[in-house]
Amino acid sequence: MYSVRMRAAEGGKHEEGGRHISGAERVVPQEIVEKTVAIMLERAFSHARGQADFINITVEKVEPSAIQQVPLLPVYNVEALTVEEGLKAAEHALVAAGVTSNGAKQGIVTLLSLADSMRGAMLLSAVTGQRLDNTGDRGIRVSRMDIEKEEVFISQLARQGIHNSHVQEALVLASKVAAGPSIVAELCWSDDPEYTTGYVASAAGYTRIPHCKLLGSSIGGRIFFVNPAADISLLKNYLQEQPVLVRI
Ligand code: PML
Repeated sequence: MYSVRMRAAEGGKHEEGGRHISGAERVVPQEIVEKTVAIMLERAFSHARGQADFINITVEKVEPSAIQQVPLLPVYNVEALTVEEGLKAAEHALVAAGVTSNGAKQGIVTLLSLADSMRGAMLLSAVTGQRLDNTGDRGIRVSRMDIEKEEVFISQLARQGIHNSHVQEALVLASKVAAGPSIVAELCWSDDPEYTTGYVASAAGYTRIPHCKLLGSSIGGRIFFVNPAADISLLKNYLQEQPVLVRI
């Protein structure tokens, strides 16, 4: 199997201040590496956030025995008609998942205050809402994951009337994250200016929330709320390095 990863930026490399445009993650058999790379390139060149001028694609062999299997999270939908209602629903879902009310509020304010989207996620204490990682504007990028039986997964999403690339990728990522050590919950909304639905996920499920931001906003991000006693380097290693296949 091969881990195939893409990250694209505008205005130079991410490391040199380029603005993050898009990213993608797959773990695929050798026969479809070439096709996967072509799809990622196409996506990097056609993202609504801008015109990428730096694209990094990494292809790396992964031993099948090193791949951890985790369950696909069940999906729930809540209703919200405005951004105010959407953010209230996000707060409720975070509290239901085990984040304190203060931590949930703090997390939402942290995402709302971003000056621009981050490539990766922030780690916040599920008790205080204080930031626990030291990755600054870069954040922690969740890497090396994919779904088993992609076709079946896509038709399941289509049957539920929720199939699009945002849900497909976010659900795989959230399933990996929720199975991580010391993770309490995740909060995310997209940086795609045309996509305003966000979600709260935990080991109990993935709750989709409409109107987490205004249409036209290209600022989004991810927060992982963690147990304050978490071993941060163990967690970072799981999120970035551990190859994971989400079982359907
Ligand atoms: C992203 O694209 O970066 C986040 C996607 C959020 C998807 C929410 C949903 O529709 O389930």
